[in-house]
Amino acid sequence: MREDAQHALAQVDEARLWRRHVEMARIGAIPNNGVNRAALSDEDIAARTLLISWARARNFGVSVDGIGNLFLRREGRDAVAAPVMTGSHMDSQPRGGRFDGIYGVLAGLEALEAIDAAGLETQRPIEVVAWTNEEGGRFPPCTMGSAVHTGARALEDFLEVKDNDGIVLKDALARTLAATPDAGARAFGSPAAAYIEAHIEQGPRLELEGKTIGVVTGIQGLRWFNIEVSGKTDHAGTTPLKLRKDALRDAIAIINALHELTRDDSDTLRFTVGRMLVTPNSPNSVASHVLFSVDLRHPDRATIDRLGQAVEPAARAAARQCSVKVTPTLHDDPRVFDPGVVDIVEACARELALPCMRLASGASHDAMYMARVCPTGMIFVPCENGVSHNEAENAKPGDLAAGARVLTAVLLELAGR
Ligand code: HGY
Ligand code: MN
Ligand code: MN
Repeated sequence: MREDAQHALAQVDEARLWRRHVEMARIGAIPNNGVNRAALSDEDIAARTLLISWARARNFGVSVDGIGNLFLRREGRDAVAAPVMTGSHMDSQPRGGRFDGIYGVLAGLEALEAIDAAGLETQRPIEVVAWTNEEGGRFPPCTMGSAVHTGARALEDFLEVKDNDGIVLKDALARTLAATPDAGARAFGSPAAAYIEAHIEQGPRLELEGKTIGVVTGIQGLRWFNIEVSGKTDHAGTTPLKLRKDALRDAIAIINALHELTRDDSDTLRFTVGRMLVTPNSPNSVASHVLFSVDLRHPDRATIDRLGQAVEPAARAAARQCSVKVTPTLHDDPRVFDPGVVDIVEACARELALPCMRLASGASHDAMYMARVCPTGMIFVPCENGVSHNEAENAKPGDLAAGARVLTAVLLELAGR
C-alpha cells in the first residue's frame, strides 16, 4: 500500500469513532441501549445537526437534496469530476440499535477526516451521504431517500404517505429541510463515480467464521405490500358470526395462507408481517378494517418474482367475508455488486491483514439503489450474535475502526491521487 495511504490509515481514530457513536446514540435513546430515531423526526433533525457540526469543523461542504439526503463533501483536484460517495443512514427502527446505518455515516466521516488529516489530495471529490428514511419504519417503504435521489422513484410518490399518527411525509420533510437552512441545495440524480457503504452485517456469519471484514457481493431481492381488508363493524355480543364481515378474522386467514405460500424447508425465504393497524381496535366491536404489511425476500430472482405475483391471488382466495386490496409498495430485484469494487474491497482488507470473507447481504441498504447508477460495493463488520433491529445490537470498537480503515483505503483507491 502506498505510503500516503498508510499515513491516512494511521489517522483513523478508533476512540473518536466510538465516541461519536456514543454521542449519536444519546439522540433518541431508549432503554436497554437502544435508539428510536424515526426518519424526519426531531431526533433525525438533532442527528443531522450534530453530523453537520462535525463536518463544518473540518470545513467539509454540506448540501441537501429535495428529500433531505445530506451530503458532506471534501474537494478533490478535479472539482467538476463525479465524486466517489460513501455513507448510509441515521434513521433507525422504533426499537433500533446504536450501529445500524449510523456506522456507515460515521465511518465515512472518519475516513474523510483521516484523509484530510493526512493532507492527501485526491483526484475526485469524496462525499459522505446520510440518506433519508432508509428504514421505512415511520414512512414506508424503506430506502426512500436513495430511491428518489437515483431516480428509481419520484418524490411525488411519497409526499402523501402518513405515519401511524396521521402526520404526512411532506410536512415532516418541510420541517426537516427548514432545520438546516445553511446547507447548499443538491439536485436529484447528481452523478457518482462509485459508491461504497460500510455497515454492520446484521447477521451472524462474520462472527461465527471469525472474520473482521465482510466483502459484500450483493443484496437479496425484496417485495413489500400493504394489504387492506375491509368489512363492517358490529356489536361483539349481538351479531351472529354468519352475518359478520369481520376484517380481522379474514386478515388472519390471509396471513396464514401467505405463510403456507411461502413455506420453505431450506429456510432461505424471508416472510414477515411486522405492522398491523386494526379499526376500530376495540375489544367489543367487530373489526371493520385491517391494514397489514408484507415483507418478502429471496436471493433468487425467479423465486421472488413468482412469490410476489402469488401474493394478491392468495390473499383474495383466503378472504371469506370481506373485500381485499393489495398494494405493492416496494419492488427490488436481487442486486449483484460491481465485481471491480468487490475486488478492491477484498484486496484492501487483505492488504491490511484483516480476516475477510465474501457474502451476500440479507438486509437491504441504500447501496441497492446506488448500484443501479454507479459501480457499488459494501463493507461489513461483525455485530454481536448477528442481532439487529433490536436494542441489543452491539459491535466492537476495534471492528468498527477496522472497517473504517478498509473504507479509507477503498475510497483512496476509487478517488485516485
Ligand atoms: O429492512 C432492511 O433490510 C434494512 O435494515 N432497512
Ligand atoms: Mn441499515
Ligand atoms: Mn435497518
